[in-house]
Amino acid sequence: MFDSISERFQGIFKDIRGMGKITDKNIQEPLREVRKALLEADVNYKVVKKFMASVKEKSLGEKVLTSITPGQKIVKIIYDEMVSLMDQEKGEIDIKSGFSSLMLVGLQGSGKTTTAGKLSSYFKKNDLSTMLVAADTKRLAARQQLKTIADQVGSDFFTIEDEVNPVLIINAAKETAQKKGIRRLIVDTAGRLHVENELMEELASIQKNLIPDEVLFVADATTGQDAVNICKEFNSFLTLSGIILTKMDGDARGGAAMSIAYTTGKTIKFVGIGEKLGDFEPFYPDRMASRILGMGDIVGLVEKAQSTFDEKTAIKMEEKFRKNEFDLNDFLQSLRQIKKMGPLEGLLKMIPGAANMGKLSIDEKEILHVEALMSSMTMEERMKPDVIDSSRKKRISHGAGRSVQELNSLLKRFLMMKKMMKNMGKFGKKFKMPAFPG
Ligand SMILES: Nc1nc2c(ncn2[C@@H]2O[C@H](COP(=O)(O)OP(=O)(O)OP(=O)(O)O)[C@@H](O)[C@H]2O)c(=O)[nH]1
Ligand SMILES: [Mg+2]
Repeated sequence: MFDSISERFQGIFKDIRGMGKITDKNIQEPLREVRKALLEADVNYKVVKKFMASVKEKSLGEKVLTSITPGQKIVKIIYDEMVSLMDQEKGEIDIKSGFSSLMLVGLQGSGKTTTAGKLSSYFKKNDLSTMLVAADTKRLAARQQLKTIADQVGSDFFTIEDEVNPVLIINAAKETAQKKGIRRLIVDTAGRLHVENELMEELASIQKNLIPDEVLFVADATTGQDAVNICKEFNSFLTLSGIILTKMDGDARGGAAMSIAYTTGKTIKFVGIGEKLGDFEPFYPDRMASRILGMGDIVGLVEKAQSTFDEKTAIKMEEKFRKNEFDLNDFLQSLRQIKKMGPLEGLLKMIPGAANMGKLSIDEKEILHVEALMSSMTMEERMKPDVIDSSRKKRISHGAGRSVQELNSLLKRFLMMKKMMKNMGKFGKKFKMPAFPG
């Protein structure tokens, strides 16, 4: 799903995160790339314009640029903006109340009949009995197609063969369903290649008669902006209550998903992600944004890091690195900071490409052992680890209940980190956070 756009964004985000100092000027180029990526994904240009204006306004403030992690903050701003773009007024499909009915509308081949079956299967999982109603009297094989699907789901099915008026079929279906105590009526309607008056009149009269709780527009996500425009047209004839985007598994570029809710003001309620009945899920703007941006759970990671990583401590550490004053106390403190961020394995998995970063993981037990070793040192030893000779080593490790080898490895890692920091210092202020030691 969205392979090309998410790859683009991953590249852009890598660049943004890699920028040491971000200024009003040097952020322009990456932001232009963001704009290009959105347009290439077939996002409506008006939506792109609004999106970029909002991202710029939020990113270029003093507070973001002078923070210690401006790159991450900008990535988060882009993510949040994308979520809000897709997050129109809430309105989940009611799966609790008594009898209700819904109708699916859309152009030919958009996925109405398939989606009717998927919805029925979704309701069934929520212990709701459903009746699938074939009201597409236009296409010859339409009723049979829905009947086959109903059999697969194990749902009730209703139609009147030879009846050409869908309203009559639906009225009879409603009566039968209520008699049988069925709680959900799902009406599959006819499609056309284009928006045509004849179809719109038919659908409007169904809506007027049935008064359904939901009128869901089924849109083929691979058609991008066309889907958005057609949705607007349908909405001018009918009162749509929401959207279902289908074929998100195909070569959908993301444009429809990103623009349709914002442009039409209608909520995307479900997405179809394959041809099978189970390839269907409720729509969550935050998850969709993560998928489009190829972020894995990076947002969760950034939020977690921001809430636990004390900025003041981080700035102090950075100073120490630069002045080469970093001692074992600071080493322990940075380990503790990292530990506060939660189970490290989980954290590392959230970072895209973490596998390529070499030994970054810190065993939580290791931190406990380091803490034990350090607490058995004198203040002088912690500040000037050089004084730790072999007899001191024996004393420290004995006091901590750890081995001399472990103490050696701690000292070695500390020296390595110190050296690394010193080198980084030479490259100027590129280094922004007391990174993960190890
Ligand atoms: N890959 C994929 N294919 C889908 C999805 N939803 C529907 N399809 C396929 O799209 C084609 C058309 O689906 P239908 O459900 O028949 O579409 P329709 O809107 O009922 O079409 P008409 O009845 O002709 O108006 C079928 O081959 C479906 O298998 C989806 O989410 N992913
Ligand atoms: Mg159909």
